[in-house]
Amino acid sequence: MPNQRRLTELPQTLGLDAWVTSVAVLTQPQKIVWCDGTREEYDRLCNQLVENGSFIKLNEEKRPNSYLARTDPSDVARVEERTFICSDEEINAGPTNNWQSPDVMKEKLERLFAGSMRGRTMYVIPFAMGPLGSPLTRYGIQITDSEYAVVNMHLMTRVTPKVSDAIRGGADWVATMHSVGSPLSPGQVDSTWPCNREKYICQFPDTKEVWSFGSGYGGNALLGKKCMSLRIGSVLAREEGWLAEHMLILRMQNPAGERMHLAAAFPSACGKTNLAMLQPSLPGWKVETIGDDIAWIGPDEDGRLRAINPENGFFGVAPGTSVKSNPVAMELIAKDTIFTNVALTDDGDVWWEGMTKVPPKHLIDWRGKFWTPAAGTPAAHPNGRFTAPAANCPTISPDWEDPKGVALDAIVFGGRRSSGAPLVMQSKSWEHGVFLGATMVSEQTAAAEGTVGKLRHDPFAMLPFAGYHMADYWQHWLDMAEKVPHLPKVFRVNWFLKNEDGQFIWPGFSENARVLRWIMERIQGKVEAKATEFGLLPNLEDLGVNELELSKSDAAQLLAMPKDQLLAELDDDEIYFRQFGSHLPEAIRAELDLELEAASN
Ligand code: GTP
Ligand code: SPV
Ligand code: MN
Repeated sequence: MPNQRRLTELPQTLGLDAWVTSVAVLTQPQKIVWCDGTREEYDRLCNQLVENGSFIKLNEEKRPNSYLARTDPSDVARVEERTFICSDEEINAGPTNNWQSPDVMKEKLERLFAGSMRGRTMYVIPFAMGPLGSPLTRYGIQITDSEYAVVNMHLMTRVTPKVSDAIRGGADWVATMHSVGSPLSPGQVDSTWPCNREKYICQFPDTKEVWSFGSGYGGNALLGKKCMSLRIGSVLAREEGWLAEHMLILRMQNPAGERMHLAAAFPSACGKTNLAMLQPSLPGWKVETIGDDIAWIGPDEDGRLRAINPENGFFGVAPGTSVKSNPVAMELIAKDTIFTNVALTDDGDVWWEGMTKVPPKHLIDWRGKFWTPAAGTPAAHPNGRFTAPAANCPTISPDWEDPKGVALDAIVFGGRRSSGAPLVMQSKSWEHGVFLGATMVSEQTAAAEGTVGKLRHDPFAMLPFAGYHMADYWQHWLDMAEKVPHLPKVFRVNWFLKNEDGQFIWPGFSENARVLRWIMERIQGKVEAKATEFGLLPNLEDLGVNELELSKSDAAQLLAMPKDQLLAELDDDEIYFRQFGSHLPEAIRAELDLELEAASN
């Protein structure tokens, strides 16, 4: 029957090899290549991308083993409007996700994928999220027709045939498939950034599958990252009793050698990579990087929460990164790096806004056009990125691949808020901590399509990444209190307060160490806090604010929580919560009521 659905059978039921064959029958590639993750494979594909004009090899002396890619101007960020959680039941996707029934969506996708790889190579990438041998590690297979995706997956995940062997031996796996949706007819010259105007990023939580069509960019195309590790990951985590989070992980050490481990959730482009690579301004203090974007967290035998970073590299925001703001990242990307949508200098190196105070006199911008500072447009796209191996990070922790992960002392939530959220606050309890996560609000950034600067609710920085009902996800966090006797302490931070002149009040970056020091000393019981109905606040002296050059009025704003603004915000939270109906956990409702009452008095 020619019209028969071809992929009704589940990948995991079909088995790896039969599934790969079935996808090839559907997409009709010219050939199939199984990836082995070797350096030889990486170099071969990079060379092929250079030959096709998709990669520019950067000056070997200035930036060894590095490349620049420029995307199609219509394919520059995650596409949240085109992202779907296709649970069997709509209610399981919850009100904050786009939903479509798996049957309807698969029919649509099968039509799009039919013949979509014609004239191209279909790559089969066996990859592990997490260090091989860790009980927390998960296996995935990504099928893709994008060489760019393959080489980025090499850097961001652990690509190895050991994974396909383990899957054939019966190990669990997540099946992910990706096509840029741009088939080639015989003799047709390829575009340097093939993609399709129609895009679909679809997660199937009940069958642990991902289908991504039409985009070659970042989280849309590197399916181990947000699609598998967060959207499918959060579903696995709930089923199995752990947490899959949009969090960095770091270790901070004080001059006495005492350590703290923390995981922090900030929305996209709100400071995770920078905090993970912090160079403390405080003498004798040290930070080691464990992860910069995703944390998988689970209870251990000692009654604590432990976290691993499932990734193998960093896909970081380029603009704003400089020797001053993030010297660690600058060293990280000194070699072996793929740059996307940044500017090219006359001597074959890269540049972006914020890298140097004075821009070069001329550049080729991210669109490939001649650029001068008079152009009036940014030379690098605001979501221009670098992809670099974690092993190259000068502050990477010696324990970053410890299969057990690190025991968390603190969980931190943070957003991008010009007002209304103090620099730092400690939660009153675990439940109040979950409430602080659930009520996170942040200005939208260029990491996703949408209006930059618009305030939106982004609970736990997971709005675009929760694979199931957001309120059930909060309940899952609340439930940890019964499973984990020694829970981390919870904090909320905001580096992005602005004064009346529109200037950032807090110097941020290396000075954020002052906030981390306070967090550590709170956990150690070394420092007092001011109790308020809304949380525990520091005394400004304990942050050493007098050591910074802040005006009196700016300093006063750091911890300000004007009641009228608080009340307005809580009213807004109450309205926001309505959409969750009976799924809203009672503990969250109770925290809201307490704060509403306090703010109205
Ligand atoms: P994703 O990779 O998209 O998840 O972003 P991220 O959360 O890792 O954010 P990142 O650290 O890349 O920072 C995003 C932008 O915020 C960059 O332009 C940084 O320069 C800027 N930024 C980071 N930390 C600070 C800070 O402490 N203060 C200020 N003012 N800006 C910061
Ligand atoms: C984010 O948007 O949070 C990113 C970039 O880290 S992407 O991988 O594209 O999701
Ligand atoms: Mn980042």
